[in-house]
Amino acid sequence: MPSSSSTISQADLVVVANRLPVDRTVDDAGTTHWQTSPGGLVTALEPVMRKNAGAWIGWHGADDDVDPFEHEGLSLVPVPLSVQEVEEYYEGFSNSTLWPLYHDVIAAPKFHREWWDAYVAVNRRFADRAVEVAAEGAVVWIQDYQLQLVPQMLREQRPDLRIGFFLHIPFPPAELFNQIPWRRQLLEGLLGADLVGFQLPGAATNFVRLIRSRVGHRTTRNTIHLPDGRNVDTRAFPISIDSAGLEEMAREPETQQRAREIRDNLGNPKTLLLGVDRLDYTKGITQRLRAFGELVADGAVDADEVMFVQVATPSRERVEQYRVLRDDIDRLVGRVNGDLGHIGRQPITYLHTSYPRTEMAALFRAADVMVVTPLRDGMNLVAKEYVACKYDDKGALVLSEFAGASAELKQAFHVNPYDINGLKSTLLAAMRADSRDLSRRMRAMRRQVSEHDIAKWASDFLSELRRTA
Ligand code: ADQ
Repeated sequence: MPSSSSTISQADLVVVANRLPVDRTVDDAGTTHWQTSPGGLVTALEPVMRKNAGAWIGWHGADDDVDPFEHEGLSLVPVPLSVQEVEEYYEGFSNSTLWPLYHDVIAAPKFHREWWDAYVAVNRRFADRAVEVAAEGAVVWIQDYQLQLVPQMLREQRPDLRIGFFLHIPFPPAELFNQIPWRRQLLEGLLGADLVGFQLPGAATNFVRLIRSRVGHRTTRNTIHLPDGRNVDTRAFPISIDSAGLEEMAREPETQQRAREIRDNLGNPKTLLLGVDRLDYTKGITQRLRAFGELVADGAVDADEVMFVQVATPSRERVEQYRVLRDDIDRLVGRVNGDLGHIGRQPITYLHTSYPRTEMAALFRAADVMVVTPLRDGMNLVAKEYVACKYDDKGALVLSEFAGASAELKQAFHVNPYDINGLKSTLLAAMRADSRDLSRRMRAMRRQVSEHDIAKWASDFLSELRRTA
């Protein structure tokens, strides 16, 4: 049981994110348990949070009021959301308006005024919690597209705070952003921060340009000068992973044993291709499976020697576009396997499930070619995770040029996922590359990922935020 009290002591560092980093379960005896949900952000922030008496504000996954509590040394402050708010603020405005719009309008964004109203109301609830929890002069770090109004709402009540905001997804150019009926409010919301961080420099440029054209503030390079004399800085902070921790897991004898088992269970293919994603239309899953299916159909690859394993975590299943995508992929996999497989051999193994970290590490160890082909992605951590696990410098990474990670992982086999022929030839090139070429590429990428890990990301952001004070 967590120790719980409604009067949590005030914190010098406050993280505000849509979700708390824990999941609640209730056992047969009716006792509540909280389990840390493994995620990059918790790993990154845990050490800093402990050192700074930090608190984390987020939704706990339900609509009941839960008092703040301590869990494994972290102070957690739950925010309730009603069923209707989940529909309108989360599935609606966050994931059916902002998500598709910020990802190049791959799916059509929907605009509903009641969703916007719910977005404002929920952002206010998060901001109000932060007002209560933050100590005098504290640093508050707000995360992601669900909470873009929180910086300004917070500053209005607490001008003493240092406020940072980080956007995990792309920030679109004006041509797309301007579709949003509430564009001005979103921009003003973000301007409440002292530092607005993005994955890539291009996103910061998009933001600064929009501020100049829409809001009319003066800007110099990456700084926005507000009429009241305050400055807002913007910069790229490419997010990363716990590289050393993951490599350590990959080196465990059990992980290696499990990687061998995976290959055995698949009938020991000569080449194993792997895709791992949240089931999302931004990830280009259809494109990559279609390209692979064509390679098998053309006879360019032999289905007895080459296999594709696609793992897709169930995601946002109550949103219509995600249900349609799931059906599309089911159909595509069925067609490829039905047309091109034979008894005991299917070209694609498709797993619609989520796995523990150790199983993911084993899959990365087992794969010869990692296929990461998003149509647009803020960063894409899977690409970095694969690289971190390949400590023997073996394996090839096929990486979309539309993933933020492609700016750092320059030695990957880069590809435009919209170009199916290009995708086919790049998959072949990765499968056929000689081992010296592969190890040269992998070594360089591994250096990048180990020198720029998640701890560095967090400390870069926080020191920049404190520096701009
Ligand atoms: P996501 O869109 O969720 O993140 P990504 O960066 O790839 O995308 O992170 C997914 C995480 O989930 C990875 O750590 C991966 O290992 C894990 N995962 C995926 N499938 C899994 C499965 N089947 N089982 C278990 N774990 C699985 C958003 C943005 C990204 C940005 C991140 C972080 O869309 O662009 O990189 O935030 O900022």
